[in-house]
Amino acid sequence: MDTKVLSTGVRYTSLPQSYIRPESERPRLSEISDCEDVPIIDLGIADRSKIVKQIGDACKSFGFFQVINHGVSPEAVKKMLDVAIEFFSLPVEEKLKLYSDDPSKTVRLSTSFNVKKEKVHNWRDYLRLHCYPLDKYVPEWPSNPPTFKEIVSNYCMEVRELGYRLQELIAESLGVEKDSIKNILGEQGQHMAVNYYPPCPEPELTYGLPGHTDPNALTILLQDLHVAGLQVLIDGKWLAVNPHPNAFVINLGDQLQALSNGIYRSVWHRATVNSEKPRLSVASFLCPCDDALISAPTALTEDGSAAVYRGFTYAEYYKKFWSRDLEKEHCLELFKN
Ligand SMILES: O=C(O)CCC(=O)C(=O)O
Repeated sequence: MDTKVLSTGVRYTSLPQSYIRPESERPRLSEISDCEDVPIIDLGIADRSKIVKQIGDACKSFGFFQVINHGVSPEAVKKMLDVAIEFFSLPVEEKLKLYSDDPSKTVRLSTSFNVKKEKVHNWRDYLRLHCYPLDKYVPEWPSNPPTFKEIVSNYCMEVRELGYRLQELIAESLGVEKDSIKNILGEQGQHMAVNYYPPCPEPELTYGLPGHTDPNALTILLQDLHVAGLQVLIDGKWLAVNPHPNAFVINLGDQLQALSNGIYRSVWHRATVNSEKPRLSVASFLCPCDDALISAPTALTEDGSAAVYRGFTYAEYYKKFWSRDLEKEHCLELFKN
């Protein structure tokens, strides 16, 4: 590969060797069926207890769900997608000004997942941004496209509100005080990954992102409406989550699995690629503050069920997560009592 990123505008005719997965790890695309019963939860209905129940059921059995009537304006969503496409369409020299393979950087364009550590690369470029507090980070963000900062800041604020609302509903669904999750997570960080998956010459041999769980608390994913690629692992089978108009996909991250004492799941998910069209997704991650002590509320352990995980700080967890290869065992396994 002679450039550091894939989004150069050049179409590859064969997959470079460093992206080819061993036979046993390939996505087997022809065997994937659609996830027919993805919970689609309408946050706009008046019956809060119904929403709480639906969320609790989805978190228990799937670890993910979709939301509609979520309060993020269609205009903010459209502008976010448009500016993301505009960014990845910039000349490669312009984008490379932001290139870094150092995961600790607060703004960076990168590729694959963790290029310095991984053995096989993934067919993805991504722009990773720290987003909270906005006044601290926005000055570092790309100034090309010129509208980027304004559009993305506005999107981040709206998505953060949705994230808080969901955390309250999730707490209620666990039978604990509505603010209890937010209180444990402290002043939450917010990160964004704008993922761009170029058309891939041999999608059967590689991934955009291999199976992983998210290390944070909650992920709010905006999927490309026109190109599918997200898959989740349910009962040992990978299923496609096709884009739903005006919906966000919500994944519980590892921290909510830990806080729920393992009652809720942080779902394994992955992104596959296709040979025809580029695909875009925008993942917004709400992350506990570094010194948040992650340990299940006593209400979830006082009935005699032992705490499944030892207490840890988010900083400790995050360091461990990034020191591993993405698709290894669930990182939470390393924190079990
Ligand atoms: O592109 C997708 O659908 C998934 C993205 C994702 O899992 C991530 O950014 O962590």
